[in-house]
Amino acid sequence: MTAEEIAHYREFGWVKLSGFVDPAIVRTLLDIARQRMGEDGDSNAAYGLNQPYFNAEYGGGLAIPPIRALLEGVGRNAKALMARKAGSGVRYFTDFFAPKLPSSKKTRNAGNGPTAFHQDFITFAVDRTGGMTFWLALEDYGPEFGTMSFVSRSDRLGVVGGYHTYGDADLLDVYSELRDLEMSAPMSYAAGDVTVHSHLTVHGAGMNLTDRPRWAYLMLVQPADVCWNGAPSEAFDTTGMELHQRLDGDRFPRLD
Ligand SMILES: O=C(O)CCC(=O)C(=O)O
Repeated sequence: MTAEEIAHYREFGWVKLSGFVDPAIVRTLLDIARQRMGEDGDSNAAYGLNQPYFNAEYGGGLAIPPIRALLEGVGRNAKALMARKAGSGVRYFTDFFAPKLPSSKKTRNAGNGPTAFHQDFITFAVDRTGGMTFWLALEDYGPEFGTMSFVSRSDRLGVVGGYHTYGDADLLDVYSELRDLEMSAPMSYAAGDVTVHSHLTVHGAGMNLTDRPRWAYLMLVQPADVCWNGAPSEAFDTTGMELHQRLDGDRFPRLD
């Protein structure tokens, strides 16, 4: 990352990193995604959430050496973006494939609608901010594939609720101050480009208006001292965990 990219993330709560991932790694990830989810991105077993934004399949990249190396690179870059004064470091949180399926096709696993504007933080059940998502495009995608827009500086509003709680309402109306902020255009990605957004940054996307899946691989990290806050989490299995337990061990290794 360049100094400009780091400054952009700190100012706006998101940044685009062009050509962040090596083409051979991107190809490997796309092959894995298609093997697990089918060419249609919809042939995997249901993953439990069944929401319109995308279908999903756990990545398990830590167990695949070249992907682990990518995740470690993400961790080092995230540390620069996170910029905690005490230098807490960065931990792996989760990784998954997220194809947005064509809106024109009937799907098994939902995932073929728009991504309503939302903030990620509260769905993760962690006790502190600092987490972020590295969203990697596995092919070239423009807005017609349903790529994300970001509400710049929305991370400064604090926590604005979970996406389940709005019903049919739109977050941009519930917190209409979001409409006073600048919204980015829907992103255009070349394969290997990444956008990084803070888990406090509001983002959304249109439908995939093409006839093929929009393949993305998402890598999520947290500050190394993050703890479980005791709530149900959409990102990790809390079975057997104790309230306020630190996320550590082999499941959530340090990446920086
Ligand atoms: O891929 C999308 O359309 C949405 C992704 C998203 O909500 C996220 O990365 O937090």
